[in-house]
Amino acid sequence: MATEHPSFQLAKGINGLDKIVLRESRYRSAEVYLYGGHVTSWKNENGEELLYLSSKAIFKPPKPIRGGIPLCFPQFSNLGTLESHGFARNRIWEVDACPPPLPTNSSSNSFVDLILRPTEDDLKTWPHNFEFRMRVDLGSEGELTLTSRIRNTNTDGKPFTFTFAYHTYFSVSDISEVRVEGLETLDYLDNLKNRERFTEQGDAITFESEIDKIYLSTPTKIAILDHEKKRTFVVRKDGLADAVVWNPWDKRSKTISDLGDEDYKHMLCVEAAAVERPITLKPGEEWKGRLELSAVPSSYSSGQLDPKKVLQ
Ligand code: TA6
Repeated sequence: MATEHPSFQLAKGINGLDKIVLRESRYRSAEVYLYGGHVTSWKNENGEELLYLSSKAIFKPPKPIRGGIPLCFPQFSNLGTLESHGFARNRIWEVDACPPPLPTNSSSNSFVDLILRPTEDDLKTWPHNFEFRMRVDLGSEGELTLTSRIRNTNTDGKPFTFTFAYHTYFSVSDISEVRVEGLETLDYLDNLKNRERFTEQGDAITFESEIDKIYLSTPTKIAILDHEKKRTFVVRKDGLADAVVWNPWDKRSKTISDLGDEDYKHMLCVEAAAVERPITLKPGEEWKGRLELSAVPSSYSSGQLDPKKVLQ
């Protein structure tokens, strides 16, 4: 049974978990599970899925959902004492009935506001009161925008510090045919080499083996070109300086139980993140991090990227 709200539908998803369905036209849609505040689906005007979701994804707390857009908060990866990627991705979020207004230039009618507050148990491992609000908005051109607002609501006068990522899994036709533009010549920390710092060489990034890099101080726009699909994903981000690029390739995939052995060929994580410089908020302060995803035909030339390159 689905419940209609003015801007979304509340329905039951896998294993009876609550999910929000956003619909913009007959086929354009997005789905967000309250479990994790986790976007699991984003479809274009032809009903094609644009996000990778593992066929082995386990929709059962406390295992985070493999694929879609997991939220890494208050800790990215193992950069702290918490469980890897923090706890936001395996908590049950709520619909935020009356969020503070959000300035928006979108005329979208299809959106939902979610909120996460810490449980008593969370406060034992991370002793900070916060409100994490997230709006998921499916725009009239099919673009998907996630706007996170995190507020320090501590009453003990203490600031807190966190790292963050939208751990987006894009669906690609063949990873060997994909290139990423916008990160060339930047410095990165290589997770496969003890986070040593290197500078990216050469042209756009292409893929032929495992990659796990944190690109630092990246531009606000990154393009992922899928030649076979003739599709370009454009990632626009605000408030998130870094960008993580991850593909586990064949060997590591076999060590990840909820990922099919061959699935690495059809996924690529490009994650808008705040990692190198963690965010600190004093009581009453709020941080905002915005991610906008669009999928366009590959003839599109990405303005801010190298203008000489007309994307094919
Ligand atoms: O963002 C890249 C990364 O931190 C990798 O190091 C890899 O482990 C991946 O995330 C997946 O993490 P997960 O905890 O979801 O298995």
